[in-house]
Amino acid sequence: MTAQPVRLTSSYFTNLISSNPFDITNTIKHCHNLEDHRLPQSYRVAVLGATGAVGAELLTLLAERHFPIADLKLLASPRSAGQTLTFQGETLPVVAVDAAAFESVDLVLASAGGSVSKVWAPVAVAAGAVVIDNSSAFRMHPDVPLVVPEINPEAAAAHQGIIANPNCSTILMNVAVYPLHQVQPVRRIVAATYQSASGAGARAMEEVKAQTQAILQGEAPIAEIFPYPLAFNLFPHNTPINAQGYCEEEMKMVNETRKIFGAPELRITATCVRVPVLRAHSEMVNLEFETPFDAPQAREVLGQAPGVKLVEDWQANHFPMPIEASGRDEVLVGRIRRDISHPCGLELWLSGDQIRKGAALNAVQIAELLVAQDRLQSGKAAAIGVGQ
Ligand code: 2RA
Repeated sequence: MTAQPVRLTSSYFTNLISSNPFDITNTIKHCHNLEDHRLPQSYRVAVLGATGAVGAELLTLLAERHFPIADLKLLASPRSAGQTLTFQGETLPVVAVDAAAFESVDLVLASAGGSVSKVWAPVAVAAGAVVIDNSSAFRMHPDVPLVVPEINPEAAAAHQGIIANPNCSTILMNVAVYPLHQVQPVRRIVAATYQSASGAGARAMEEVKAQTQAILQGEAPIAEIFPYPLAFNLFPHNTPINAQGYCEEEMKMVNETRKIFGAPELRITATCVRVPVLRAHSEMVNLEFETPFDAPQAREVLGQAPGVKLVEDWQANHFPMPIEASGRDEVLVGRIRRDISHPCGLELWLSGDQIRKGAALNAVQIAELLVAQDRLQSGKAAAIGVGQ
């Protein structure tokens, strides 16, 4: 598809700033003198994993946020190739990924799983593209920035071709915790997640719907994507467990948070659980600080935090819920209270759209950041040995 090139004028950035849940004004000011700098025009974009739940959301967000696209390629595994998808009213073919697919591409938004990214991200970078990768393949690589734009936008500028999008549960927790951590360093985080089916992809969502129907009709639910029926049930997160008894999802929350916060010693523990919710994850987060952190102060900080929306009606017992977080950009945070078991403890509850802020939105925000930083070019020039 060849879309109408969008000129990156100062009004494009003004719209970007006003529509974004995080303020990149300063970044843009540092990167560009909007009046006299000749800005690049639009970008040749490829979406790898276009047929998945995150792929579909990436397309929605690229259109919704008017990302400046000159050309859009939809890539997928040979199994999914041959389908068509609609983007801005135009029907586009989904083509099988191969090395030639990355020629003449500036930006690859990859969401096709770690094994696919390990193979194709280095190929795309070698072809000259910048890759924003939603898989866990490169997240902990020391030369790959792991970016949540509300938290560490400066890290993105140091990319050498690949930028990793953190795990969904990590992003949602970090957006809520980092503003507090900036006021007073957090010493320990204890989290429990309530993760929806969407975290395992579109087929998992369909599986839960089918299981629900089967059970309501008195039939046995069939579990193929998940190890057990999720409808009317829940189970600890379905990823491999290490020798310490932590599953991969839990260790992602530990290790990725430390990298994003730039706090390698931060004490974190998490218990991740899959719950029969279709879309949007929820989390209980217990925080321990050096000195007491009052709930009203935390509420004030989070009330102004980028990407956060406070949802707290104590009288109505109304706090963040996945059905209200679904389709929203912000992480909903509420039930902020002092931990009665610890003088320096604080607790909060959150819900966030796992497909959106937990995956696709964060990736598109990173792409917007690269545009603002003038770093959406030449992955090849700085190509590193990532993935080799
Ligand atoms: C999940 N880690 O299982 C996934 C989403 N990225 O929910």
